[in-house]
Amino acid sequence: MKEQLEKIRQLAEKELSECSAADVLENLRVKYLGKKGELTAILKQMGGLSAEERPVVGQLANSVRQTIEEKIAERSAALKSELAAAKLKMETIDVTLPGKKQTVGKLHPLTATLNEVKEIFLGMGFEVVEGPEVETDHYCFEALNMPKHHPARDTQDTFYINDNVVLRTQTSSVQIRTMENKKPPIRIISPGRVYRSDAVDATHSPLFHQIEGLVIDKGITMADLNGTLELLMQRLYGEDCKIRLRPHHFPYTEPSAEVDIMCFNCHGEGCPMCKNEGYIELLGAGMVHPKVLEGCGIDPEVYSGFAFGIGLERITMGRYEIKDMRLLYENDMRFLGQF
Ligand code: 2NM
Repeated sequence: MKEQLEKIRQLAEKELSECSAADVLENLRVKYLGKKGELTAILKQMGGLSAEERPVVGQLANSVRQTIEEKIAERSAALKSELAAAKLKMETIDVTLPGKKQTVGKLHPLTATLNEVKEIFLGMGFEVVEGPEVETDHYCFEALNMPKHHPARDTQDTFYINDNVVLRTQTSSVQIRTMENKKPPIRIISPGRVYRSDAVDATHSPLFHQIEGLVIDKGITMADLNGTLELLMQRLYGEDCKIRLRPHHFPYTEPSAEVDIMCFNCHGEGCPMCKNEGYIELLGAGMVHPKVLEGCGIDPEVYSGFAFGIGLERITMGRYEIKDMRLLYENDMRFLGQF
């Protein structure tokens, strides 16, 4: 038994000194000191020893246990400091190396322009309202005084989900929803994505963005429309910016107008930028048609209002002098980084 104990001590010392991982160390601890370990197995046999031998073997067994425990504690401490040293080495930072440049993101020109337009209208007491991009025929056409087979539908051909469901061609659908659900006074703008079945070129895209505005109250006139749009354009294009209303036709407004701004390049003289017109067409507007009001449950004898629709791309391109709309969608950082 004494020989066995000495053997265990030797083997344990050898194995422990070779041990280089915490889980291996734990396995060794169980192997030697555990309930089913080798040392315990020997102690269990001590009952068969004589009275003289028992204390001697007992003492030896205790001494072996102590040796193994000390060795384990020693290895454990060594492993821990090795691990800490390795970690420190891995995390060493060379502060003399050149730094990595952090690129700071910025807003897309469309987002920046939209944010500014929102701020301008919020300042005039408007609310921002959004609505679904997938619309029914009713909200997209019917309620805007464009019954089936109306010729104006041709100029706004869109993408059909089915006969009755389309991708909206303008955010007027949001204005209709608002008028159906809310009593005047109404002062809203509705920005968002709109869709047309157009081929892509420098000024067209099947997906673009619109900001529409709507004001309904007692005694609203074309003068309110003119003043609101003039203020918007002066904030966006500078205080000396002038606008001009030209007669036009939309089925949902009467009278209707197209709104131009005086060319900021030549101030009305005529130049290549405005194609010698002196003015640049920017948006459509008008007084909401009585039939549209009536359809939404608003009495046109009591209330009147104006509406307008602006292409976000168009005003953005005007402000930043971007000549090709496609540049706004290509996400080329060399281009976007300039604004
Ligand atoms: C435009 C031009 C003119 C417009 C009309 C309405 C509604 F719903 F009140 F009838 N919302 N927006 C409108 C009027 C839109 O876009 C070029």
